Amino acid sequence: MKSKGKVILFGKTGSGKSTIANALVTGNEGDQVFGVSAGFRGCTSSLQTASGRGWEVVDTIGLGESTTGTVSSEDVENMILEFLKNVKNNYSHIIYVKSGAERFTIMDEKIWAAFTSVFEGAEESFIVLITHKNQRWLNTQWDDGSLPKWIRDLGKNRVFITSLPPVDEDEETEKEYKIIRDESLATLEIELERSFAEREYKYSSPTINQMNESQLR
Ligand SMILES: Nc1nc2c(ncn2[C@@H]2O[C@H](COP(=O)(O)OP(=O)(O)OP(=O)(O)O)[C@@H](O)[C@H]2O)c(=O)[nH]1
Ligand SMILES: [Mg+2]
Repeated sequence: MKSKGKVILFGKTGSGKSTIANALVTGNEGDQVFGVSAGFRGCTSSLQTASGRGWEVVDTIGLGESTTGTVSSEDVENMILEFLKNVKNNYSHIIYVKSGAERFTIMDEKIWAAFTSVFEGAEESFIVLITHKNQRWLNTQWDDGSLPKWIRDLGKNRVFITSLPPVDEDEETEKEYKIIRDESLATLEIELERSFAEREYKYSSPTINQMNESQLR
C-alpha cells in the first residue's frame, strides 16, 4: 500500500493518543495494536511504533504522568535524553493531542512550548488534534474566540478534531458510536492528507536529527 505518512503523537495521559494510533493503523477494525487505558490511569509505558493501512505511527508515553516516588534531576535528564534519541526521525505529521473534555490550562501551554522546542525545525508538520469533541464544537470555539492563544495562532488549517468513543456494550449506543468513529477517522485522514499534500509530501526533519549525544544533552 502507498505510504500515507509517518506520524508521532504526544500529549498528556488520557488525551487519546493510543486511540488515534489504533484508529489510523487498524481503521477502527480488529484488534488494537496500541494499549488503550481503561479509565483513570494511563497505560502506555514507552515509545511504541506500528504500521498499517499506509500509516506508520509512533505513540508516546503520556506527558504529565507522575512516576513512582521521587526522581533525581539526573534521572530526569537521562530520561529526556533517552526520549530525544528515540524520537529523532523524519515525520509527515507531529501531533500534539489534547482532550477537549478537559479545560485548557497554563500547563498545556507549557507542554506546547517544550514540544515546539524539541521539534524545532519541523514546524511545518505541527498539528494540534483535539479529541472527545466534534467539528460543530470546534467551529463554535473558533467563532467565540475561546480557544487559547497558542492554539488560535496555529490557525484552522493546523487544528483538527476527532471523536473516537470506545466500543459500547449497549447495542444501540454502539451503533451510533461506530458511525461517529468511522466519520471521525475518515475526516482526520482527509485533513492529514491535505496538510501533507500542501508540502508536496515532504517529510520534515527536526534539528535534533542532526545532533549527537552531547549536543542533545
Ligand atoms: N468519548 C471519547 N473517549 C475517548 C476519545 N479518545 C479516547 N477516549 C477514551 O479515553 C481513554 C484514554 O484514551 P487513550 O487513547 O488510552 O489515551 P492516551 O493518550 O494514549 O493515554 P496514555 O497512554 O496514558 O498517555 C480511553 O478510555 C479511550 O477509550 C474520544 O474521542 N471520545
Ligand atoms: Mg496511550
